[in-house]
Amino acid sequence: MPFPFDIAATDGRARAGTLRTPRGDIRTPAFMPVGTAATVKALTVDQVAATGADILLGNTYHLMLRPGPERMARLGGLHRFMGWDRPILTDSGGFQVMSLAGISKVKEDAVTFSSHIDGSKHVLSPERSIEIQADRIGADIVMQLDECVSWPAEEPRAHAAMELSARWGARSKAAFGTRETQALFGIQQGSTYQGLRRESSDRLIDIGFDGYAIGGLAVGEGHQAMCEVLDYAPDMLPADRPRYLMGVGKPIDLVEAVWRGVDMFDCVLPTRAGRHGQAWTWDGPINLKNARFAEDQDPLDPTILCPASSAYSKAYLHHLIRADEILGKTLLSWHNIAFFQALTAAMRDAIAAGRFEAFRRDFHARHVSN
Ligand code: PRF
Repeated sequence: MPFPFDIAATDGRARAGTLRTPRGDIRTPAFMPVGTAATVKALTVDQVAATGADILLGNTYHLMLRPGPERMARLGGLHRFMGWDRPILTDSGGFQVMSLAGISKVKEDAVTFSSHIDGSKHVLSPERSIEIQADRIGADIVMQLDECVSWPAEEPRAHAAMELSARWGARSKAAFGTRETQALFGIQQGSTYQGLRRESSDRLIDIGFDGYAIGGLAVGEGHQAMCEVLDYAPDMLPADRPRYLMGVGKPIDLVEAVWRGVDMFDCVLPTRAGRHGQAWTWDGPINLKNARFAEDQDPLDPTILCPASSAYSKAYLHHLIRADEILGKTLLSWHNIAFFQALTAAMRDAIAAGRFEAFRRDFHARHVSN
């Protein structure tokens, strides 16, 4: 039995719903903070929970290298290890191998790569990725292993990667079997080619997954080209299952993707930007290093309940970032996660009220990207 996914409201192509898991409900549209190495960088799990996040993302690639899958299992799995008892989704590892590992080689059976930490050699097959995610880490939502091509990609190259991903999807499903308390998501590939996205979706639907991700975007094509793919890609996936856009994105990307029917997101942006002094607001991003904040006594956003957003002045945050104090990174990461949760909550409310078009217009009018 897959996790129930109740779509409470739709507004155009946008959907607001709840994905029900044994570890708790995930309200969609949902933003998943990234907890790559068993930590959302610079934050405690209590701080993350206080932002309203329902689910975290973990990475098979990092956790298999350190602390290692078998040690993770002996320690009771990732939830107990990091002290987070709500849902966790893990990425399958292939994408991180491409972006982080040393020399890597993709073959039909598996991907072979050398660790970015110590150069040691590792093999990751679809079956091993499922075993690590489902049985060692204990993820609630498990992703199939896939191959994501960088952008731009010639069509034959994108076609081959899409077909390999589909075969790996079938092997992932066979290895996962059917489970009561965990879900498996397939990943659509096909770069910016509509025909390939269609073929990918058809093959994934044939295999049958509990949810469907859109992979292979936000890899350099830019906002406009990504939106053009999202004009058709989400509609190719089953309307009654969650749709997850992997590794996306900026607030404006989230608004445009929800407008086109996407339900779930993850991105390092709020935490990474926070560590570099950048705060996201309804008016766009600002950098607290900037001298114009040196005597600004207002908080980042008094309407967001998170202390980092409402209980500290921009002048204080400016000082912490200028002085390279650890607390500055913590507070800005915390605020940014809280802002992304406020954004998804506002989208859920707008969809439920049937005013998502006005929400999107107002968001664009206010939001200055720089
Ligand atoms: N596949 C997987 N993880 C991912 C991606 C993908 O295509 C992306 C692309 N933006 C981010 N993370 N498995």
